[in-house]
Amino acid sequence: MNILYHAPLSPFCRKVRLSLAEKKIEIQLVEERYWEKDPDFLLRNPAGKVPILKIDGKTLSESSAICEYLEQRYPEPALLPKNVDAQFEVRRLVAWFDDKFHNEVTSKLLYERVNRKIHGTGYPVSAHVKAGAKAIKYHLDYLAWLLDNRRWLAGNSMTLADFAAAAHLSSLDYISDVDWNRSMAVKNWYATMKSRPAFRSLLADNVPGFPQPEHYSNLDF
Ligand SMILES: N[C@@H](CCC(=O)N[C@@H](CS)C(=O)NCC(=O)O)C(=O)O
Repeated sequence: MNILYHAPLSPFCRKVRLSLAEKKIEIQLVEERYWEKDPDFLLRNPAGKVPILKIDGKTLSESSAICEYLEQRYPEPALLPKNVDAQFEVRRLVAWFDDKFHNEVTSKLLYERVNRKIHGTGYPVSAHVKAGAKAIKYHLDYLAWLLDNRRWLAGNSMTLADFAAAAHLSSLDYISDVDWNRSMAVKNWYATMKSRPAFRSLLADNVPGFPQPEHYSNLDF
């Protein structure tokens, strides 16, 4: 059986979960309390991070490397275009979300509000939360601009770029930190993402101490 060691609200794990589900690869989800640094966990990934995927007799880590592996081993449906220029745009946007958006928004909102409590590392730093709440506006406007010019984030087909963005935004939506009324284009794009069967497992997540808000799993918001 394939196993994904994950944390429910981790955007990196969510990106991999979406890729696996879209490709209809069955997995068992195992929650990893990565902050406890269990020795078996560190053996699986000495970097001490989730996601970790056990598949094809291998133990894989690093979410983008995992998604690219899945793309080559399980090419259907394709989540990366064949054309080199189009591939570049997908990779640029995946990096945008996993690097820039993660540093400026996800770590400032989700990690402050949720991870600190779960990991027992104190109260949210209000300056960080403020900075995250400010930065997400700019990122939503950038998404809106992309969607004004394209059907999907990186072009005319759904790709890993959409999954990276939806992974971060869905984690933030779990704590009601996304203003979906800022852009109809972004709201409609997310509604389309959310209604895919691959999204179901994400919408079923429940984190103890943080009850799911009503709109989170509502396909019509
Ligand atoms: N570049 C890694 C980042 C993964 C990551 O930072 N995961 C977080 C959970 S959201 C983690 O495991 N953090 C533990 C740590 O940094 O020690 C990837 O894409 O897989």
